This record gives sequence, structure tokens and C-alpha cells, in this order.
Amino acid sequence: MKRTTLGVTTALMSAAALAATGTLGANAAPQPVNPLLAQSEALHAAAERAGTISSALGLSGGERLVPRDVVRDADGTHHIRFDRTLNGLKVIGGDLVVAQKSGQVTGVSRASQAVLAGLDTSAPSVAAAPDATLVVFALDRAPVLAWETVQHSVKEDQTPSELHTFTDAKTGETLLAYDGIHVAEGTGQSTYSGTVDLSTTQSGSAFQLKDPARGDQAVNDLNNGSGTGTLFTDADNRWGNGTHTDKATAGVDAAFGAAKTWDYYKNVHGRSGIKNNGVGALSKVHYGNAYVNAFWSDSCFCMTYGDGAQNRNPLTSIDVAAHEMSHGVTSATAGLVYSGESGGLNEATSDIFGSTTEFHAGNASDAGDYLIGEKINIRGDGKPLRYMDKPSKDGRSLDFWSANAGNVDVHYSSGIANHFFYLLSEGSGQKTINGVAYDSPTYDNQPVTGIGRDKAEKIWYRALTTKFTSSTKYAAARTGTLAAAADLYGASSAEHAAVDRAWAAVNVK
Ligand SMILES: [Ca+2]
Ligand SMILES: [Ca+2]
Ligand SMILES: [Ca+2]
Ligand SMILES: [Zn+2]
Repeated sequence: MKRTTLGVTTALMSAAALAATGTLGANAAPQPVNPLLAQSEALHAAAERAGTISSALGLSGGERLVPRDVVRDADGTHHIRFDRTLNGLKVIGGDLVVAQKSGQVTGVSRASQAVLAGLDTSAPSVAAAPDATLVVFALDRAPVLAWETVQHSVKEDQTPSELHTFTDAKTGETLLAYDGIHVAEGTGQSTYSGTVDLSTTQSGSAFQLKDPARGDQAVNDLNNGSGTGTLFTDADNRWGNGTHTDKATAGVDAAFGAAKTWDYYKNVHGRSGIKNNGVGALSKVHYGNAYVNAFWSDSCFCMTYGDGAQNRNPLTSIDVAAHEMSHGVTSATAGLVYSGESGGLNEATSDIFGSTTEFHAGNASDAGDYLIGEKINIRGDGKPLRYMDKPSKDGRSLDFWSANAGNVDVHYSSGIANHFFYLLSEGSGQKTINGVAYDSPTYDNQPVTGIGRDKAEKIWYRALTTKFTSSTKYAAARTGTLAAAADLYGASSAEHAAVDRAWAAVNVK
């Protein structure tokens, strides 16, 4: 499995990894009841009782009850929610909730009082649309046979639509139409970005941390384990409390980071999702124990975040989210091989778009900057993981190209391109942006004048998606970005000249 991590130093990472494998399970307190297992057992038991309950309710022979949910009271009462079929056809309005205690039905709540016995379920006289399904329709009316059709489309604001229409199978009359996609507007208290709006999915009376406006990208809880985890759900669509004491808080950050990354690529580059196919990626939080890293995996098309030191500094800031998901974009485009100079360019692409996404998000609690990981205290000293104006400030990264660049860890050879991008955007020397002071040097001690981030990011994206390949190294990155600048602004443009100058300032000629 190919994984691209954020790249904290090996020593720090291996300590965390050891902690994760060494103590998970070994420390385990008394096994809690697995709620998912308990629920599946309750549903299984309900299915076995369905026939008896059906008889107790006086349902006809062609009717079947299919359990969908079970709520258990402390006094032993089970509230079993059933859907119903008649002669194998789904009954719209056939659902009911049965309260059962000690094997006795103590109450029933029905969507419809209609009697289905004797309804003719054969030979509808109105022809169906090609993909229509025959159902029994008993919602707020006497039961009839009906066709259900589902029409998928996308609305103006990118929200998908799943229009269900029920048509009387005898008369052709429309009985009901509704949209199966429910965009709910939730709010969340995040770790790093303050109170944020979240687009979520309503499912029954609960909400899911799944964004129907952005390719259904969802956030799962790994509960300090691994695997797929479980989708975050919430009763009132207000998520998290801003600290690690509520497990949903890291989920809020991950959902917000994924949304801001989606919006950045969509609004700035016209790209619809990581693969440009409108499909959202899964994010998973609470991986392992005190795991101080985050990673993207192409094979699961998903993001995984650790909880950081003491499980209190989740790796879920906007720039880290965008950094990791940008590895997916690189993988879907240039495919820069993750070693040597191409690996440095791969890492730099993630830092560049991590930074530009953070600027684009315009979040007051995490303002845009040319720092990576300034929010997550990844080294425990409160300092950022990486600096783009002068990469060597981290003690390891390269400010300038040299013949040895291809032998340096990709998280440090990325410094050359990060520095290029900073110089191209902002220029050399001292500058304060959003309260952060920068001082960017040049290899030849000659000044560079920036062309602005808005142009620099477009040049890098165009080079990534139309010029770079798996084998691109620094010299080819220079010619690729020059070609991109020529495409966008003209071969004799100031922007083209600025690209040339910024590469020279990092010793790529
Ligand atoms: Ca809540
Ligand atoms: Ca920031
Ligand atoms: Ca940042
Ligand atoms: Zn990375």
C-alpha cells in the first residue's frame, strides 16, 4: 500500500508507532459491550420474531416484516422498527414500531392503518419507466400499486439530487415526489478552526458527518484503532466541543479540512474532487494511540489522522488535511515518484497546496500562512513543521538546489520548491503577512519580486497537471513551470520572467 505521510522526523514517529503497537490491547480495561455487535444481534433476534409479531398484529399471509432498528430500554422493553413488504413488494407507509417486553407485544405505532389484505399486486395497467420499481403505496391514502422512479442529477450549487417519484400504476397520477438527498446545515466546535459550519446528511432523526455537497466525503471514527472505523453520527447536528474530551471534535476538523480542500480545488482550479470525478474521499480520525502523523492512501482513497502527542493534538489542521489530500491529486495527475528529486517535488506540491488551501479558507482561527503544521505542535515545542520562506529554519530542509538534492529525504528536498513558490508569490526579503514575519533569502543574493499567490498557484497547478510526469526532477520542474506560465500569461510576460528568476534564486537554472 502506498502511503504518503506528513513527514515528521523518524525518531519521533517510531516512538509513537511503538507506543501504538505496544500498548493497544495490552492495557485494555474490561471489554466494553460492542454496540454494533449488540445491535446486529438485536436485529437478528427481531427477524426471528417477525413472523410471530406479524400474526399478533393480524397481518395477512402475503405481508412480511423486515426489522430496521431496535431501541432497548433499561427495563428490557425492545422497540423494534419494521419495514413491510406485501407479496415481495416494498410498502411505502408500511413501517411500524412494535414495543415488546418479555416476548409480549405491549404497543404498536403504525405509519398507516390501511389493511393490505386482498390488494391485487399483479398486472399494473400503466407502463413503467425503464428503471421503475413496483411498490405498494399506502402513505396517507388507501393502498394502491405504484411505480417508484429515482432520478439522479446535480443541482446548480453542486448538491446532488436523488428525486424519488411515486406514480399510481393504474391512473398515472403522481402520488408523491421527494428528494432523497438531505443536506443538513450543522455546526461544529473544532480543535484549530473555531466554530465552523458543516454540511451533513440527515438520516432518519439523526445526522451523519457526510457531506452531500462535496461528493459525500465522510469522516469515520477509528476509536484509537485501525481499519475502516464507524461513521460519526449525532442527534442534534452540533458536533464536538473544541477539545479532545469530545471525540467528535477531531472529526469536525477533518470534515472542515476536507471541505476547504474540496472548495479550494473546485473554486481556484476547477477540479471536482481529488480525482476530478466528483467523488469525495473518506477521512478517518483517532488512528492508533498518540500517533503523531497523518497519511493519505491511494488504495483506500482515504485520509487517516493520528491524535498526536498525549492524544491531544490531532493532526487535523487545514494545511495538514490539504497537504495529505494533495498527495491524492498528485497521484491522479503527475504521479511524481516518491523518492529522489521527484519525491521532493511531490512533497512540495502538498506543502504548496496545503498553504494555498489555508489562505483560501480564510479562517479567523487559522489564518493563511507559508508555514506547515503551525497549529498541531508536532514537535512538542510549539513550532511549525516546515517554513516555506526559508526552509532551513526547521534545521533539515534545503533552501537551495545542489547536486546532492536527490539523496536527501523527500520531506527536506521539498524545501527547494517550497522556497521557489514563496519567492514567486511574495518575493525575497522581509515581509509580514497575516501577522507572520518572513525573511526569504536568495542563492545569488539578488532580490526577487513576487507575482502574488493567485498567479503562482495557477502556474504550479498547470505544471502539475499538464507538464510534470513521474520522473520530473528540479530542472524539468523549472521548464514545466516556465511552459505553464507561458500558457497562462504569455512567453514574454512578467510572470514568465518571474518564474525564471525565482528558480535562479533557489539555484535551479
Ligand atoms: Ca451533538
Ligand atoms: Ca495558519
Ligand atoms: Ca499553515
Ligand atoms: Zn506529504
